[in-house]
Amino acid sequence: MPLTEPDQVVDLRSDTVTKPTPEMRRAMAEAEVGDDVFGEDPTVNRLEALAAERLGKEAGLFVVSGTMGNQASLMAQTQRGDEVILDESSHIFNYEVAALVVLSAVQPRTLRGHYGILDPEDIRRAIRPPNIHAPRNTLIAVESSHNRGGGTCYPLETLREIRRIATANGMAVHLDGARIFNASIATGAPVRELAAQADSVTFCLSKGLGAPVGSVVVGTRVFVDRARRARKMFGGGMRQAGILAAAGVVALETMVDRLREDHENTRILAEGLATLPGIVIDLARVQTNIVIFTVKREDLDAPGLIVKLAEHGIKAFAITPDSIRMVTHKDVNRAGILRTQDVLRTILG
Ligand code: TLP
Repeated sequence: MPLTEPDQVVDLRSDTVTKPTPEMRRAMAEAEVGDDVFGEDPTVNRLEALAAERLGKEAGLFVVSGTMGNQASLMAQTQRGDEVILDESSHIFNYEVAALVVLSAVQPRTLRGHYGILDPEDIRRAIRPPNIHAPRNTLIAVESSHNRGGGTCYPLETLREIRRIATANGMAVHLDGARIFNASIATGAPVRELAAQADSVTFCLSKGLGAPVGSVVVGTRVFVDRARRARKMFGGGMRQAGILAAAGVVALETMVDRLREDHENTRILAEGLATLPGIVIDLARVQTNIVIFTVKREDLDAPGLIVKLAEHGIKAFAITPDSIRMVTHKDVNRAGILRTQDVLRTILG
């Protein structure tokens, strides 16, 4: 049940906190299973086929997490000593424990995007001509929607331009689409069109879509075979994983369209925040289910505001000493959003 009563908690820390729906729990209990390392789990196979079909790719691979999906993709698309171009606030660069360096032994070349969205011209300029001294540029990694950007999305045309640059330079594109369905709803671009601009895409079942565990990586069959080997190497070969995949199938079949509600709630929250003294927020940046705002006050910094919110049962994260991220999702309804605004007004007004 969504949490609405004043004595209940409104958890805006992340959409990863979402709990499985009753339909997911039923599907999990009844899932047909087999040994997935042998390729014999019918429910995992169904999820992988469904994910590939939804994103318009040849094949899919069920992985434990978004991090594993991104890292298996990087390993499948690069060789040791290559250089990957990505933006400096990307999840892959900031929140994956330096796995690209440790596991794939590739060098990150970070560029500064606008709220995480890279300018194709900057990418073009960053690509190194072949030279005995230089690492090979084999991969561009983009993220949409963009987490640290505040839920910002690549316009389809920008992704197309990045695709053209990659192709012209013999490079591949990986899309960290942890929240690709949010990006599709926000931009109006079909998810298949977004995915078509990348060779590999990771998306998460366990965020706004509400499944308890898991992400899927999609791409060509050849790519997925390579990613499957990487997954095994990372210890991610699961056995009767159909129990988990069953929830993923329900997530894809029933939870995508309702993400719009989260976007509406985020917009209402953001517009309320914009009216509060000492809160700085760029409303153009608020495009999906994430809002990031700056706290500019003498009496309170961002961690201080987090403590005060928690006293009123509102949870969120300070992501820097002066900024806070709030993420809406299916387990916070409109009443929870309005209560958050009331509490913010009481503290800051
Ligand atoms: N993001 C989490 C935290 O890790 C920060 C969150 O609460 O938003 N790509 C993107 C764009 C992500 O936002 C995340 C998770 C991942 C990849 C990794 O997914 P998991 O947590 O499943 O490894």
